[in-house]
Amino acid sequence: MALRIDILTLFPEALGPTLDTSIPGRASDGGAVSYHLHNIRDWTRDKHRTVDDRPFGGEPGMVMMCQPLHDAVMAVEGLDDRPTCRILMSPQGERLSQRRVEDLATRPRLLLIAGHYEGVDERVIEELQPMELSIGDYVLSGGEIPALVLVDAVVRLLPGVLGHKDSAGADSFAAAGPEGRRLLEGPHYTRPRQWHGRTVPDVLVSGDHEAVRQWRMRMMLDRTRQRRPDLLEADAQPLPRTPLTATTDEPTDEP
Ligand code: 9D3
Repeated sequence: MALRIDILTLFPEALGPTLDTSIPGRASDGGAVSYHLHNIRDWTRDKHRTVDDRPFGGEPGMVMMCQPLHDAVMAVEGLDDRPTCRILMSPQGERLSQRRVEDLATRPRLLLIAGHYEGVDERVIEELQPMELSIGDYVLSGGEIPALVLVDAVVRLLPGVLGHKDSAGADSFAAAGPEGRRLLEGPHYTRPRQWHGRTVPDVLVSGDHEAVRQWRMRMMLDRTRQRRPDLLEADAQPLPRTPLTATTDEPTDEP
């Protein structure tokens, strides 16, 4: 069964073209995933179709109201029998990692909520208990681009989406070094062997596959040590899986 991804947003029209392009587009053309975009505004009840209001306490900006978002989630969840993993894209969320992406790629159904404005009324977050995910420590104007980032990262891992089986496994962050830690990739070269006085490392043209393998691992380790020593530190923490998932999530092995 294809992964179903529902996205709740105030700007569905902005997401469609990206989802129809490149790997996400190919994934849906090939039947590995289906995308369903929903405008939260469609669940408003007033004639002005209001989705936000001024915050109590007098901070600046606007807050996304509970009712339209809650009704949207309930209605969209009812469009399919399978349980959803509810995800709120939020600057306060867990930082998205390849491990989390791999976890999400195993699920039957994802429901992504892309907020706009200063944030979402805390009570609807408490009620829905979504997993909250951030894509990094910088300020964007909304959760739509983060939702697209998440979709791109997840769907390329689905069976049959990438050309050859190894493409996903060879990535930076997917390559495992000592003790299964993830390493950066090493350098790559193609023809010509000489360019602007720079030559391709001899080992790569030696035909000695074992030497190439060792050299490559060496380069990956050196580069990771130099550029991202944090990746080599004692275990990148294990995934807190069940506590962050929606209550309607599928059953897990854990009690
Ligand atoms: C800096 C104070 N804020 C706004 C003036 C808080 C704030 C609210 C809402 C900051 C950004 C946003 C909109 N961003 C997202 O919804 C978001 C996001 C992000 O900004 N960075 C990284 N990941 C994400 S996931 C969702």
